[in-house]
This record gives sequence, structure tokens and C-alpha cells, in this order.
Amino acid sequence: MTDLLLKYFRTKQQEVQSEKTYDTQCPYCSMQCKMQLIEQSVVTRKKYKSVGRDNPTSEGRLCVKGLNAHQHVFHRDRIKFPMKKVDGKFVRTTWKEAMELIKKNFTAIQEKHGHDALSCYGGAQLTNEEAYLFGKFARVALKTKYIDYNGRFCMSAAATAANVAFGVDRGLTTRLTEIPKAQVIILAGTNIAECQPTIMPYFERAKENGAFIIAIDPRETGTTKIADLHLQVKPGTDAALVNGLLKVILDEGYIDEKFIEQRTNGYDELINHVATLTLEEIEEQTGVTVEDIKKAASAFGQKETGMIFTARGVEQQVDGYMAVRNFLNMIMLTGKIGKPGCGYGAITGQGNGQGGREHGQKADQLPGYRSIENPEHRAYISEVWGIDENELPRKGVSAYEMMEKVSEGEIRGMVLMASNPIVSNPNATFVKNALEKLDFLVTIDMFVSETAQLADLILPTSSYLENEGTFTNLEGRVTLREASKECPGEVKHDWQILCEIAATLGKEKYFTYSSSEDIFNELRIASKGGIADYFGITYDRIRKKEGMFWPCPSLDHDGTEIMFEESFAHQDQKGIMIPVPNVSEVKKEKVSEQYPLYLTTGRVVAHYLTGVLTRKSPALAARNVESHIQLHPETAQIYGISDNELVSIESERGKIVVRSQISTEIRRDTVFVPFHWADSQNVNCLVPKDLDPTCRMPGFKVTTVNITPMVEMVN
Ligand SMILES: Nc1nc2c(c(=O)[nH]1)N[C@H]1C(S)=C(S)[C@@H](COP(=O)(O)OP(=O)(O)OC[C@H]3O[C@@H](n4cnc5c(=O)[nH]c(N)nc54)[C@H](O)[C@@H]3O)O[C@H]1N2
Ligand SMILES: Nc1nc2c(c(=O)[nH]1)N[C@H]1C(S)=C(S)[C@@H](COP(=O)(O)OP(=O)(O)OC[C@H]3O[C@@H](n4cnc5c(=O)[nH]c(N)nc54)[C@H](O)[C@@H]3O)O[C@H]1N2
Ligand code: SF4
Ligand SMILES: [Mo]
Repeated sequence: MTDLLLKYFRTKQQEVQSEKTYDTQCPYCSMQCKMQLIEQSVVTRKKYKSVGRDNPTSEGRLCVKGLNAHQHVFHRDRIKFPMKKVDGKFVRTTWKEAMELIKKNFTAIQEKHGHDALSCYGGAQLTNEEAYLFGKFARVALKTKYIDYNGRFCMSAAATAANVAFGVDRGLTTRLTEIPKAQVIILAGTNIAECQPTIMPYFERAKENGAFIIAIDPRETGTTKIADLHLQVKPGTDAALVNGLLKVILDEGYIDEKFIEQRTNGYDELINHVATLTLEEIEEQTGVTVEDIKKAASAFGQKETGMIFTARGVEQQVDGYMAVRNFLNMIMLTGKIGKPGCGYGAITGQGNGQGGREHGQKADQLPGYRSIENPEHRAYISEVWGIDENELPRKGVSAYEMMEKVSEGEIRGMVLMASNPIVSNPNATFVKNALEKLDFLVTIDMFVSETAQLADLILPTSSYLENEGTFTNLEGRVTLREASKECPGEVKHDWQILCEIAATLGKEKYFTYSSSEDIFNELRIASKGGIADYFGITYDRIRKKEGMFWPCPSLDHDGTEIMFEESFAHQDQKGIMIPVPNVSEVKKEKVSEQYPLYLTTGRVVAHYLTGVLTRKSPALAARNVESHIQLHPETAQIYGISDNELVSIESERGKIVVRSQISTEIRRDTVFVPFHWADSQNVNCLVPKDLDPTCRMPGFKVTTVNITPMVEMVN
């Protein structure tokens, strides 16, 4: 070998061996698995690999999304410079010009139409620091009452239910390590096997310890397969099903009288109501047999320890709030809360589904889960922010209702951060038409999402590998996501972008932070004394303790892992039970001759939400390149549909076309379509706009539809 060749190979080997690692957390679901990116430099390019890191929640595991998360970060479509729209096309601009454009347009809009003509729409992928800052930005920099976020579609039913029943909303009332101690577990409307895969071993350990698992879902899924009993409920009837369980529990005396007496209110009203119901009518309404109802109720009632978990299947209903309240009735009646192996969990969804809903992104909320209409809370936060209380806006409206205000012309400008509303909102065609009417839309994103395509200005933000900050995971554990990779191009962090816009609008003195930790230290003070009290949590303590549970009111407090051991958070320390009707008074779509099938929507393991990130990840995109409709073989036969063919699905609001996937794993009266795809496969074009009257959650899980094979339409 010549010297030259030898030199070449030696260099090549050396380059392969140059390796860098970056510690971080997965950018997707609420497990917030700790991970490490390994970057290897080879001769011509860089190679990347993600591996799990040990931690008390995911214990080093990663699912397929985490393993491939880095792929979107390095995708060539990533936006690296600010872009403005000129003649319908995006062209590169400078940060300076971007800020000038914002100042000119926002000032003109507010001079003409008032402060509330501007709005903010956020997301629960943001760090706690950024979610907090976005709330402050809306109220202090824009002085608008209009701010809400995508968690309205995610957690609002369970959050409102827990707040009213227990006096505080933390997704899990206990830590994950209690799961293996539970003797009976209900998994209602949750598909953890696909949505929080790394949680599964906790349930597998419970099973090894002899737990009886009951799953409630209209479909058979990876999750229902671990169950001993699967109640294949008709979509939207969970409230009635729980009434059936309560009836058996009461009739058989499986209640905890001491707990009811000492810790709860509302027992008499509840038993009087349940006494008026029959198991036969509940079988008729829910499609679950009296025998199965009895089996489930006895299993739950007879065991000493037990837990109930709900997720979006129960909650994304126009009576989602009441359905969750009924599960909370059940946990209180049987006294299965505040003790080892017991508890309730609304399994949070997004990476910061928990923290994102605590610090002021919500229309009626101030940091620390305070209320924007409460005079004491207003006074406290105004002081922390250094503004006059009179300047602090009042409450606005929920996410979808903001879209209605946009359509009506009351809202004329918007800052959209970490959401893709024209794919994720119900009644999506209306939402798209509404956003097109805005005078000025600024989106802050890593990609030109479907909604960003409508923007006047797109500002490029950093990814999970670049942006440090805290996330509150599904346990209520505040974790610190380390991030050390340099931002590409001219990309900035979300918090830096908000500070820059605020400064441009003359509000610099309220937004002088030099790091995420600076913002967190202000959040600690803003949340002090609130329901979600983070005061005792610091970056250093999180690092030392591998995450800390809130509430944590002081620096010598260790955080609260198990809640409600002695009392609930209401003034009289008691939890509240209420009667829940079988059929809600809220309008719910009913099957008809024209729309004879129930459509329910949800997720697949490889894709995440509106798919903007996972569709950019080749390894994930390859697993499901397009959407599908899951339907029972007998249903397929009735409609003349064969497997893997294009099917038109129509509701009162519109039509989409997706490919069939015939499966015995779904009820005959129900079809399922995931919502990770846009345009002609956007299932939210079919979903109605009706909202739960208490929490303003849309009914993503029940739409009535008709289906037709495309072939038939051609012939
Ligand atoms: N792979 C993946 N993981 C994710 C996400 C993702 O998009 N992809 N998103 C994250 C987010 S933000 C969230 S909120 C969570 C969501 O997590 P989940 O709530 O577990 O997910 P979904 O698939 O929406 O719904 C769960 C189950 O509810 C069932 N269901 C439908 N209608 C009903 C009903 O009326 N009653 C009952 N009991 N069940 C019903 C569906 O068949 C489905 O299996 O997942 C998080 N994790
Ligand atoms: N039919 C139906 N519809 C649903 C649901 C359902 O089950 N069925 N589920 C609902 C639920 S639970 C949810 S949570 C919503 C979610 O739906 P969306 O709120 O639309 O959430 P994403 O699809 O995650 O959109 C996130 C956007 O923000 C960008 N992004 C990601 N991380 C960051 C970040 O750190 N900063 C910034 N600035 N941008 C970022 C992404 O690139 C993407 O464009 O959808 C809801 N819609
Ligand atoms: S998607 Fe969720 S379960 Fe999967 S690696 Fe990421 S955080 Fe963990
Ligand atoms: Mo969600």
C-alpha cells in the first residue's frame, strides 16, 4: 500500500472514531424518556443514533419514536432562517426585518381594533419556562385576553374533573412505582401500548404480581391485549358504563364506608341517582353485557388495592368532563386513593402535557394554576410581573372558540407556537378558512407545517437537542431536559423569540432573561402559594434528585409523590362525588340512515399528533406512509369494501379518502381513523365543532359517518 493510501485509511479510521454525545429527553410523549444522541463523524457525513438513559420513570427504555426522534432534527426541510411571505411564497428574511414587520402589523391591528384583536395560541410541547413566558407575553407584551393552547383538546376534561372533585389536578395522583402494587387496574380509553410504550413494564409487573386488568375500549389494541377483561364499549358511552359498575358496587356493598364518611361529600345524591338506573338499560346503551359489567365491578370492588387510568377515549367527548367525574366517583366510593397501590391517573399526552397546563397558557389561568378572575391571584401575579393589576386582562375563550373569533373578525392577528391547528382542531375546514382571514399570522416552528403555510411570517425555533428546559412528566415529576447542541443557521429558542418580540413592542424591561433557568426562577416565585407550587424546585435539586414532584412549596420540602394521603385539596378537605346521567344533555351525534356508523379517532405508534415531525422521520414515516380506516370484516362486506382499497368517508361537514384496513379488532358499528395526516386525509374535516359545556373539549371520539368504496363512485 502506498504511503498516501495508508494515510487516507488511517485518517478515515480516526474520523469514524470521533464521537460526540448529547444528553437530552425525547421530544414526544409524556413519559419524557431520558436519552442520548450519539454523533459519529465519518469521512463524508455524520451518523446518528439515539439510546435510552437510565432514570426513575422510563428506566432506560425508549420506544420506536424516541429511537428515531433525531431524524426530523436533521431533515433538510428544517427552517433555519426567518421567512416572510411575498406574493404567496416564502422568502428568506432577517430577524431585524421580521421584528419590524411584527411591530408594523401588530401596532396597526391594535390601533385600529384594540388590544384583544391580537391573540396567542400555544402548545404543550413547550417547556414549562416557555409555556409560562407565553402566558406572560400575551398579557404583558400584547395586553390581550386571547390566549389558549392545544391542551384544551387533550387534557381539559380530566383536568377540570380532578380540579372540581379533588381540588387539584395532577395527572397521576401517585408515582408509577405504585402500579405493580395494585391488585386491580382499569385502563379506560387509553392505548398506552402505542402512546406511552415505555410505561408498559409497570403494568406487566402488576400482572406478574397477580393484578386483574380491565380495559375499556371500542377496539382491541396492544393495550387491551394485556387485559383479563375487555369491555368493548360503544363510543361515547363511558359515563353510562361506569354507572353500571357503580350500581353493582353499591348493591354488593363493595364500598369503603369509612372513607366515604370521612373524606367525601355527595354520597346520598349519588346513591339515590344510581338506584334509578337498571343494568339492562346500561347494557343496551353501552353494548357491554350485564354479565361483564358485574364481572368488572366485582373484580374492582373486592380487591384491597386498585387504580383507574383514563385517557382521551373517555375524555375527548362532549360529556368527557362528566364521564371522568364518574370514574372519580368510583375511586372515592371504593376508597382507592391516597394509599399504596391505589390512585387515579389521567394519562397526560404531550411531552409537557402536565406543566403546559399549569402556568398560564390557558384562557382563564395565571401561573401556578391560579385563576385570572380571582382578585388575590391577580394582585399576586401583577406584583411578580411588575405591572398594575388594572392592566392585567381578564379571561379569554378556549382554543376552538378563538378560531370562531378569528372567523368573526374580532381577532385579526395571532402568534402561533407549537401547534398545527388546521389539522388538530375539530371542524378543520372552518378553522382553515378562519385562519386565512387573519391580517397577520406569525408562526414559530421548526417546519412549514400545514398551518404555517398560511402564515405571513415564520420564525425558526430550536429542537429538543438544542433547547434546555423543564418538563413535567405524566407522574407530575418535574424533569430537566439537558440540551447542548448548537442551533443550526439563525435558529433561536422559543423563549428568546418571545423576548425579542416583546422588546420590539417596547416591553423589554419585563422580559430580561439570559437563560431558561432565569425564567424558571421567576416561574418558581409566580407559582409560589398556588395549587401547582414549584417554589421549592430548582435546576440543581432536579439534577440531584432525578426530577421532583410538585407541589413542592419550599427548598426543604422533598416534593409530593403520593397525593391525598390525608385529605383532598378543597377547604373542607373532602372530595366531591356527583350523580352523572347515563346520557348527557349535550348534543351528541347519533347514527342515522344517512350517517350509519360511528367514527372514532386516535393514534398509531409510529406517528405523533398532526405528524409534522414524524412524517419527516424516514424510519417512522415508512411504518405508515398514509392514513387508514379500520373497519370490521362484516361492516366491510355490507359496504362492499375489500382490504387495502380507497374508501371515501363522509360526515355532515365533509369528506376524506383513506385506505381500508379490515380487522376483527373493532366493533361492527364503529370505524377508526388516526389523525396524523393532513389535507385530503385530515379526519378532523369530519369531526363536529360541539364542545363540552364545562371544559370546552370537542368530541373527537364520536362522529357519525357514511363510507363508500371509491371504486363504486367511479362506476
Ligand atoms: N404514538 C403516539 N403516541 C402518543 C401520541 C401520538 O400522537 N402518537 N400523542 C400523545 C398525546 S398528545 C396524547 S393526548 C396521548 C393520547 O393517548 P390515548 O388517549 O391513549 O390515545 P388515543 O389513540 O387517542 O385513544 C385511546 C383509545 O381510546 C379508544 N376510544 C375511542 N373512543 C372511545 C370511547 O368512546 N370510549 C373509550 N373507553 N375508549 C375509546 C381508542 O380506540 C383508542 O384505542 O398519546 C400521547 N402519545
Ligand atoms: N381527531 C382528533 N383530533 C385531535 C386528537 C384526537 O385524538 N383526534 N387529539 C388532540 C390532542 S390530544 C392534541 S394534544 C392535539 C395536538 O395537535 P397540535 O396542537 O396541532 O400538535 P402537533 O401536531 O404536535 O403540532 C405541533 C407543531 O409544533 C411544532 N413544534 C414541535 N415542537 C415545538 C417546539 O418546541 N416549539 C415550537 N415553536 N414548535 C414546535 C411542530 O413542528 C408542529 O408543527 O391534537 C388534538 N386533535
Ligand atoms: S415517545 Fe414517549 S415512550 Fe416513546 S421514547 Fe419518546 S417519551 Fe419515551
Ligand atoms: Mo394530547
